[in-house]
Amino acid sequence: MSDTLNLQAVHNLLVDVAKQAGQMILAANPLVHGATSKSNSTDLVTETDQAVEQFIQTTLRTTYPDIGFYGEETHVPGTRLSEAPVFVCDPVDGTVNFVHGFPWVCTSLALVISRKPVVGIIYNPFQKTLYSAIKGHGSFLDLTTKLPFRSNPEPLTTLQQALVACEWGADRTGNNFTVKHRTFTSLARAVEDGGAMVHSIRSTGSAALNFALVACGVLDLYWEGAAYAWDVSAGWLILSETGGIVVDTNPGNWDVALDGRRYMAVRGAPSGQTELVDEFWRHVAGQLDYHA
Ligand code: LIP
Repeated sequence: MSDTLNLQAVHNLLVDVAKQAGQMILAANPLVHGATSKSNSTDLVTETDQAVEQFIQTTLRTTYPDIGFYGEETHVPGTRLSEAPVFVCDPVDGTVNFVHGFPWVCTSLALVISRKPVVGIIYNPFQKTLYSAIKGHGSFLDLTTKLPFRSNPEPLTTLQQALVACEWGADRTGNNFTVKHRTFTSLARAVEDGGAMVHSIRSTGSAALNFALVACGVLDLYWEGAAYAWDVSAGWLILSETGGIVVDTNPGNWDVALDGRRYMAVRGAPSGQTELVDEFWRHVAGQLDYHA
């Protein structure tokens, strides 16, 4: 079936569905106190997350009844992506932002075949920005602006000239939290004190939008453990189509699975990607313990 799929038609449907999902998101009026906690008080889900995912699944199934669905709000914990074609969906990525009205929220949709994304759509309804890609056909902002923004991106040279994205995520205890905050500190600390002295650290609160911003070339790297395939599948393709790469958060692993839950995204550049990854890994303060 995957050989006969018209990826442009899939792309066009995902764009339409993402924009309709965006209307549902804008029409909602979430309250901080109305959100439900999942693993803890920072890991939120709202009725909108669930309603949007239900809309997306129903709509996609109508046109593509034989393609599977893997969504944040309906997936069975512990299930992994199979080789079969599947739609991977985060209905509302940045749910904490959503309940606070902080406009870094998006719907992330991807078609994944043999565990590789082949169509990716990320739509932020608050900023009316659409990031999209079809495998082998480039990445675009709003369907017209080719990514990255700079047709001749600067080389990556040193973390001292890098703008990086990291996220606190939901885990705030134990080894994972310790590794995270020690890594953040080392990235920010002055070189003379053993740090990387990055230009700064940004946190949008959305893994998908972090990937999109790395693809645009306005972030140099994004480092996060604990995200899931639905957070990153669309962004992974959008980044890859710009020459960007995705490696492990943990030092030494260059080959990560789409549902591996540990990701470092690196922007496309004529040179310096591997050197910058090695430099970044020297500041990772241990091993993040996230697995598919
Ligand atoms: C969010 C991710 C973000 C992470 C948050 C949360 P959600 O996804 O996009 O990178 O730091 O903890 O997991 O839950 O808003 O779809």
